[in-house]
Amino acid sequence: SMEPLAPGAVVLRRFACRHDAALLAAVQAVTARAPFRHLVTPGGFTMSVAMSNCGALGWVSDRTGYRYDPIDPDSGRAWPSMPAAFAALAAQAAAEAGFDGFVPDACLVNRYLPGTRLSLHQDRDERDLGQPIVSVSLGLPAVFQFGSPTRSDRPRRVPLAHGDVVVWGGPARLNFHGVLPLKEGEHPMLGASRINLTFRKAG
Ligand code: MD3
Ligand code: FE
Repeated sequence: SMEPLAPGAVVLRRFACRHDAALLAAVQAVTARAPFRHLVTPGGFTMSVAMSNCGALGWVSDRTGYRYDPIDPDSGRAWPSMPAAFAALAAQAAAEAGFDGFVPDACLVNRYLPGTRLSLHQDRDERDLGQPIVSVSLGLPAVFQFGSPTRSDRPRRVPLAHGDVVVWGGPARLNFHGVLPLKEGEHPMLGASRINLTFRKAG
């Protein structure tokens, strides 16, 4: 089903469920070569979310700032290539939401364990902010915070469950957003964890 969240933001509930096994196998392959790690913010805080990337560019943070980098700083090698199942799902979801021809060059893979949170932020490191971001939730449910382009506006709480796909574009592209601390639980495929994939055209 297709549910508008706000102008430019569409939730495709359970859109990725039929592909979950293939997506999780691909996450395993990616994180075998580029293991999950906790990045440090420019301010010196270690993020509670564990991250990896695949595709031509990967999002990284360190004391010098945030950037998209073609090289994994932990390995000194290119990021794993984007699995075909990832690129196809992202393009399909974007097209459903009215963004034809979405070709992501970066996929940030986020892992949440109970207690992991992501504080309110904007995604603005991508070159063309006219391109949407597609997010895919897998595993334990989370409460997503969805604000406005102004940090001080109180965000709405949106539950996101296994298989839910959200396309964020147009006027929603620069909205502040975050994830509340993950609750304990057990998912049949992912155990006590949540994985979120965010597809971007970064370069
Ligand atoms: C709204 N990830 O990786 S996905 C991120 O669940 C990030 O891991 C969260 O925020 C997660 O940057 C939320 C939903 C999301 C992603 C990008 C957005 C929502 C967005 C960009 C603009 C507006
Ligand atoms: Fe974000």
